[in-house]
Amino acid sequence: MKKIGIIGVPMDLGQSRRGVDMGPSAIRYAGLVPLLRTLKYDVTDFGDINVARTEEPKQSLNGLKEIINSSHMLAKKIVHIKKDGYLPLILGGDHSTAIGTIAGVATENKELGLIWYDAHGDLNTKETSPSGNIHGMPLAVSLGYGIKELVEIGVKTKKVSPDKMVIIGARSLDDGEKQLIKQLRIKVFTMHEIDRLGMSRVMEEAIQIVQKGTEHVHLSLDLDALDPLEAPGVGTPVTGGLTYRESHLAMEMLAESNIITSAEFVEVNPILDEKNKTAQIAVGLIGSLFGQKLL
Ligand code: Z70
Ligand code: MN
Ligand code: MN
Ligand code: MN
Repeated sequence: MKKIGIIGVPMDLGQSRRGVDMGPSAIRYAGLVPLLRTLKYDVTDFGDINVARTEEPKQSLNGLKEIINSSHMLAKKIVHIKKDGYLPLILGGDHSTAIGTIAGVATENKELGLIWYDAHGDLNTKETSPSGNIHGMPLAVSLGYGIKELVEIGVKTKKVSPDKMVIIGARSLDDGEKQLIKQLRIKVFTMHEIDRLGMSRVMEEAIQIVQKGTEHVHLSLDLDALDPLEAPGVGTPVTGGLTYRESHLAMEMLAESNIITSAEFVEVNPILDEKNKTAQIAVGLIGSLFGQKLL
């Protein structure tokens, strides 16, 4: 039986709206573990990373120290459960949690494929960020750009190569992010490509790119990739997003491809949600990712 190990990261210091720290609880309450068990997985919930709490008002790069600490703890925990044969499934928390997740799943000698499913690029550095929010920086950090203490977490500084990753669902990119995308030739399927090609073809192309020459593929899914009409419980809603149906199709195609070796679902904010709807969507998507079928 395949083993899945769940780790929660109750982190909301990477951005300015409170409440996303309750995301892991909301996703658990929406029935994650029982669903994965009906799909015949051996599931262990390892609980939450102990994120330092602070009620201090936010300034630029506020939370940096806490994010560095919790990212180290998360990366260590992931390395440990991977050794014990678990597929790591991380529940956020804001997207700054991806810094620790990717540091934990990236290994010294094997290249990591990466799917970044998000309305945003999260490719800012301290210099390009318009907000100073660290949840807008994790992809840049994983590519080796940005704050030194974050880039240096884990076994190597550059966890992902630009040619082994894709961004899906982007529709809000800052100038510095656009520049980095061009400079590194990152493949971005914006909403334009998704509308033109359809999600089916986008996923076929994405799977080709991320699995080339790799045995490890990580999915980082920010719930704000979905349209806020369907998934309202996120801190940074951006109109014109991916539908529930497109997102399920994407997860089902990943399940068929059998390439995913780790995943994270982030940015669920129960305070902004409607009756835990967004957490329920997250659980449904996780179900499809792990093989739940309609028939
Ligand atoms: C903006 C910034 C962001 C997530 C919003 C927004 C970044 N580009 N990331 N929501 N997950 O502040 O850097
Ligand atoms: Mn152990
Ligand atoms: Mn994000
Ligand atoms: Mn986002």
